[in-house]
Amino acid sequence: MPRRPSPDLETYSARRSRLADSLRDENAVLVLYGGELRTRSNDTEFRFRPDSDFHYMTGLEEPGALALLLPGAQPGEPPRFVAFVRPRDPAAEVWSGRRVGPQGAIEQFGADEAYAIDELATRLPELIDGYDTVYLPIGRWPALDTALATAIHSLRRRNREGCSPPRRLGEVGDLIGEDRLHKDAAALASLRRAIELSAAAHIAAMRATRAGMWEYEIEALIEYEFRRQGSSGPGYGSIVGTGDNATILHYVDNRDQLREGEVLLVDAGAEWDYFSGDITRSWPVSGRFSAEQRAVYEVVLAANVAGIAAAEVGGSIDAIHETCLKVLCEGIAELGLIDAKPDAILEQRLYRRFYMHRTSHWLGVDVHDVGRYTLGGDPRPFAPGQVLTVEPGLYISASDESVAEGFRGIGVRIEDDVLITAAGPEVLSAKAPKAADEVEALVRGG
Ligand SMILES: [Mn+2]
Repeated sequence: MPRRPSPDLETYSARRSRLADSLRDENAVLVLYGGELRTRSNDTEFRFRPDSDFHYMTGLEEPGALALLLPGAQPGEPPRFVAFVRPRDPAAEVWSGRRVGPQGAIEQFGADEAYAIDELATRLPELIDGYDTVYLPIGRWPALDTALATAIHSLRRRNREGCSPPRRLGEVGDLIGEDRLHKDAAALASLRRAIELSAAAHIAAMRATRAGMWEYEIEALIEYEFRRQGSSGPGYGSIVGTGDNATILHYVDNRDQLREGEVLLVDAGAEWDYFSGDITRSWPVSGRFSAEQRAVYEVVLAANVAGIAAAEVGGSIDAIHETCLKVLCEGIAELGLIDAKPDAILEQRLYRRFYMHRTSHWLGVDVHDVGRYTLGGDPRPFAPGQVLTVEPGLYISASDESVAEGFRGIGVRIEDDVLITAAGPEVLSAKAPKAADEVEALVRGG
């Protein structure tokens, strides 16, 4: 496995062809922007991560790069790919790193033409001249909005020379989102690798867990596992919450001490070639669940398993949610967390005290990935090649005096990543153990 994935030109070119085909009769041009370095503080910057759509379509991963895709007339024909990148500059590269340069954009990334980004203002008007519509990420990059508006303005002024400025703008993200939702072979390979690394890190964290450690130690260990195997790091801020912290859904402080008798919740996923894994596991700090903790765990696990079984072609994210809710409500009643019948807990939505989020989201380049959740107002039926999470949980606050004391301060979520296939759900995160006994054994066995 290479430490750094090399650009697979055919994959990116095929993606650009599909994108062009999706608007073949529209006389439209597409503009994508890779984004800028962001300031962390004073004169230091965050490590650059390219815009998801931009990288998905080009493979380029430099700040300040722009791509124009100009569809041709023939179906299946790849659009003309014009890249604008930072020019090579040996003196600047000594300070801030290597640049691909226009020549490199052509040779390494398959651009048909490439120019220095400082030529954008002079070249953009002629490139978009005569197209009816420009698709771009509207409002995402103020500099891009301005560059485009300026180019259109200049074409309008040259109307008498026969210039014909575009009349419409469209959101390019909607088009790319539909393609990203259906994983091609390269996307699936990257996603499998991201999830494999995520599972390995969860196992390492279970093995290392001991009372007295700190949440940030577990976080560091998980992210070390990611990086050690060549991942660029976590695909989102790792959540490492022990005891009552696990009942805070997006807890990212990660600075408490792990105490005997608590359940530790870890929601962390590695990024591989800009695809993200997303796994949550919950385990006892001491290696043994209390009776109440195990009872809560088993309810969440049953919901997770039932939800995954519903991840079939023709099913939907809404149907998975309903399936999980049913199991959770039965469990809530059985454990006596709410003194009511399961049907009443479901219908009156009383479960929201312990389960306040949805069960699934698309997974891909972004952890909460793009792609529409409804079609014509109805839940979108699953099709092969889509990847989603199934992540039921129960969160009982330490200050909830309405439940028996043993249940207070327990947060459990069990999250898997699932590929929809014609043969049924494939659990991509299956290597991360989730049976209560297995999880306990890993913590105890080291
Ligand atoms: Mn998730």
